[in-house]
Amino acid sequence: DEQAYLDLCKTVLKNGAKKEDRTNTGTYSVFGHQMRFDLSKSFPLLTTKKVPFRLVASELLWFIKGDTNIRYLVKHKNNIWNEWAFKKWVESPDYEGPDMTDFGNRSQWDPDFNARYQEQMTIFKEKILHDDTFAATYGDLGSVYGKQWRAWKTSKNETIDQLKNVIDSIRTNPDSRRHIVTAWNPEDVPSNMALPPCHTLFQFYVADGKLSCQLYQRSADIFLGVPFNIASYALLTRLIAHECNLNVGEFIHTLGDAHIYANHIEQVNIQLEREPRAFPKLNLNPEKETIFDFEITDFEIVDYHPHPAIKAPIAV
Ligand code: THF
Repeated sequence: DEQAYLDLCKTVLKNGAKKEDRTNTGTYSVFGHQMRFDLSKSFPLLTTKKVPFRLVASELLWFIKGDTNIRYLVKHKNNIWNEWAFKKWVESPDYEGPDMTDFGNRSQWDPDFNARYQEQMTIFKEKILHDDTFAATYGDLGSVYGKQWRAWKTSKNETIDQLKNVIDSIRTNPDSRRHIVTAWNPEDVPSNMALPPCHTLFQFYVADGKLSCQLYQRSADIFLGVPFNIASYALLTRLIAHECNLNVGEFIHTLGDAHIYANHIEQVNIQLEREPRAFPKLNLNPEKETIFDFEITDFEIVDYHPHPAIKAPIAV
């Protein structure tokens, strides 16, 4: 239950090594940690802060569609991937606005800069929504999850639909130990993607008519990312179980570098003072047969009574 997440936070605060990182924010970090969530009776959406399920769901549907362009997300008022695409634009020769070097950090301590940044971000989002050529160039994040899940490029220039294949293998050979989808493509990692995948590999497992999923996540932003990641893979497991006529078992979340950013410590402490409540339930539209037909309106979260949201800056 939720205690598994709160224990992770406590462990990292207590034992985490201070570690510098790519984003120059600074982190407290442990290496190797595992959490288990029972999916059979409730849905693991954290209650010690409000987690916006709508954003989790639209991001997952975007992956499932095989889409790698943020236009879909921005249309659905989901802005969680904007910074990565924005970075590509402001570092390109097409960009003519004020200097945006290191915008992730500077927007946090320089209010004048932040005003200029917000202005450019607003312009960026407008162009993504209304300018097709611009969106095609700067909205695309490259070989991120959607691409690797649905259209992995082989050396023979064919594509592999890993998601479809894994559903087929669960249906036809549930006992298999090869129900794997990998997003980590060593050929693409250095240059072809905005951000190498944090969710490196996941595996499904069927026993007693129940589908379980384990994710290996190489890098885990405990305060902002992990609550999303838990809900996202729990939702994916529910969807695949639905399509395969299985019940759901567990989601097992295995973390590599599990870190709390230095500028999230205060927020984590606030969260740890709160009493966890019962997880909500998730209802799926029973009329949808395949995961590829689901839309955001086919999900219903019920009995969700979280503590208030806690704001925190994202490291870019
Ligand atoms: N980068 C970093 N630093 N951490 C991550 O977790 C992360 N992701 C994805 C890509 N890059 C990452 C993006 N996932 C939020 C949540 C998940 C994200 C990005 C941002 C976030 O800011 N959530 C807010 C609400 C935001 C809103 O309401 O718009 C929150 O309070 O939960 C790893 O998956």
